[in-house]
Amino acid sequence: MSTRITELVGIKYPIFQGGMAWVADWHIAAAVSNAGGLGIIGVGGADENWLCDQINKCREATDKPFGVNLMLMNPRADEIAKVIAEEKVKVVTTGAGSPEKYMDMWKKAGIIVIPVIAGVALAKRMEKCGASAVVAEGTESGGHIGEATTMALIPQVVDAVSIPVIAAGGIADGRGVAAAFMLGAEGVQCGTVFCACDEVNVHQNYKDMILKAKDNSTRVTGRSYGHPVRQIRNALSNKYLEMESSGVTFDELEGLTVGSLRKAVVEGDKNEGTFMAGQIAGLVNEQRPAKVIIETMFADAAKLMGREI
Ligand code: TUI
Repeated sequence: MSTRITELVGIKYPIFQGGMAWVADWHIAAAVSNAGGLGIIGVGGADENWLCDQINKCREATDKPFGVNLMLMNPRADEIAKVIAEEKVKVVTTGAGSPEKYMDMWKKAGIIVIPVIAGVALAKRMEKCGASAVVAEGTESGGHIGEATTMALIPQVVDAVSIPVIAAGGIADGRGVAAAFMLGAEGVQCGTVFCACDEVNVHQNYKDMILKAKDNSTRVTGRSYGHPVRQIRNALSNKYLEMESSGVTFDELEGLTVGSLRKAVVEGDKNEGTFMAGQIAGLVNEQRPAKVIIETMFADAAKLMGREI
C-alpha cells in the first residue's frame, strides 16, 4: 500500500505508532518499525538525557526508520529539540502546540517534520513553514485532544493543504484504515491499539483496562480549563470531573493528577492512575504482537479497498 507517506519516510505500511508519553519508549517503537510501520519514541515530560538513551537503544533494536515525538508543553522542549537535530532522527512529530520555532533547525538537519494538529488553521500554518506532512488527530484520541472528530477533521484538512495527511483518532483495524483513506488520508497513526500490544512496556493493568473497555468507557477531564484529556473512566477521573464541575480552579486540581500517568503506566494503579486511551479502546479486545496488528489491519484494509497491499 504505497502512498506519499510510505515514500517520504521509507516504510512498508503507512502507519505511525503514536508518541504516547510514558508509554512509547524504544520497546514499542522498535517493534512497530521492525514490523514495517513507523515506531515513535514519545518524550512526554522526560528530558534530553532520557531521549539520547532511548534513541541509542532503538538504533540497536532496529535498522528501520523510527521517529521521536516532542510534546511541546515539556519545560525542556528547547534542549530536546536540539538533541533531535544533533542525533539526526529520521522523523520528528510534535504535539500540544506549534513547533514553528524549531522548524528551521530541524529542516537544516535534514529531519522530516510532521506536526500533530487538531484543526485546519494550524495545518495550514505548518505547511507554510515547511512541514512535510501533518497528522490530523480527531477528538476520539486518547490524551490531550482537540474538538473536531476524525470524520469531520480529515477531509477538511485534506482540502486545506497539499502535503499528505495522516489520520489519527478512532483507528484500530482495517475498517478504520479504509475509512481514513476514503476521507483522503494517506496514512494512519494509532495509539490505543499499540498501548495494549505484546511489546509495549506498560503495566499489565493498563493493557487490561484497554482490553476490557467498552464504547463508552472514556471520559474527558479538563475541558472547562481548556485542557481536555481523554482517559479511561476510573476513580480518579470521576473525582476530577466532580471537582471540575463544582468550580475548583485548575491549579487546585493539578495536585490530584501530578504523577498520575506514571502511576498508571509504571505501577498499574487502577484507582489513582490516569489511563489515557482513545474511544476505540472498546474495539481492542485482544493483546497481540505489533506485527500481527499491522499485518491484519492492512490485509483487511486492502480487501475493503479492493487493492493490493
Ligand atoms: O499531544 C497530543 N496528545 C497528548 S500530549 C500528552 S502529555 C500530557 N500529559 C499530561 C497531561 C496533559 C498532557 C498526552 N496526550 N496530541 C496531539 C495534539 N496536539 N492534540 C491536540 C494538539 C494541539 C492542541 C492545540 C496542537 C496545537 C494546539 O494549538 C497550538 C497553537 O499554537 O495553535
